Amino acid sequence: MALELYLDLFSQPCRSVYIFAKKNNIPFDFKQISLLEGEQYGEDFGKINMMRKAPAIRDGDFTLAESIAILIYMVEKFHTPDHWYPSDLQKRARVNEYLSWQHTGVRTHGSKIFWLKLLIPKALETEVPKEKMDSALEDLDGSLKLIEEKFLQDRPFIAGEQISLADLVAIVEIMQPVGAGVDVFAGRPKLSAWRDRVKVEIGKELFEEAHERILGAPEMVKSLDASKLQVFKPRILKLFL
Ligand SMILES: N[C@@H](CCC(=O)N[C@@H](CS)C(=O)NCC(=O)O)C(=O)O
Repeated sequence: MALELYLDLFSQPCRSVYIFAKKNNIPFDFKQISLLEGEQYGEDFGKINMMRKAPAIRDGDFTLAESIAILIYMVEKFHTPDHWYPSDLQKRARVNEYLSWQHTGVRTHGSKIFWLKLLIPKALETEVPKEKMDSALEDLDGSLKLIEEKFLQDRPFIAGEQISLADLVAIVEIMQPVGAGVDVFAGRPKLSAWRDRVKVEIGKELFEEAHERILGAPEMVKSLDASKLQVFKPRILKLFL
């Protein structure tokens, strides 16, 4: 039985898992979980991931959540090329360093922009106060500076000369605010050049296919039935406002 990947390409960690599996010719069945439709709260998905988050996978009787754990599972099970998760002690440590930092270091800020710009105005039928948006943009700016100055420095990729899981996980997160209409690459030649290298390594076609859904988000959200987002309202109020 092929690996089952439960994904919604709207989601950053789902895109990293998808791109990695496709790029490495890992056979899988794509199981669509429509997060904005609330499918993660259904009974069937609860059996795959009781935390109700995508991505998740099933491999026979074995289920696994958390994108980083899933990526490493695929690296180990399918013996993917070494550069993705280098066996060299210090290169791997460099990848682990980024993977450990990124959850709160950049993911939180990029996601917040996406919610503030697109989903919250739709769900609450009101614009988000400017100070909220400015403060979120400032946090994201700080994270992007760290990616350039600490994680990349003068290297082509985070772990050195070749692309690794760290770059893959980074690009999908950085593309989330882009999907909300914020051009995070403007005025950042170093980050833009890195993005271009990552795109070439992933393959332009695969990169674009994986990001098609998120880059179409503004149009998609316009036509979305706002009542579908009501399930997220308590969390929106607690987390963002
Ligand atoms: N740390 C998790 C994050 C998973 C996560 O937050 N997924 C979001 C989409 S990006 C989700 O499924 N949200 C649905 C919900 O919270 O209802 C990972 O890396 O896989």
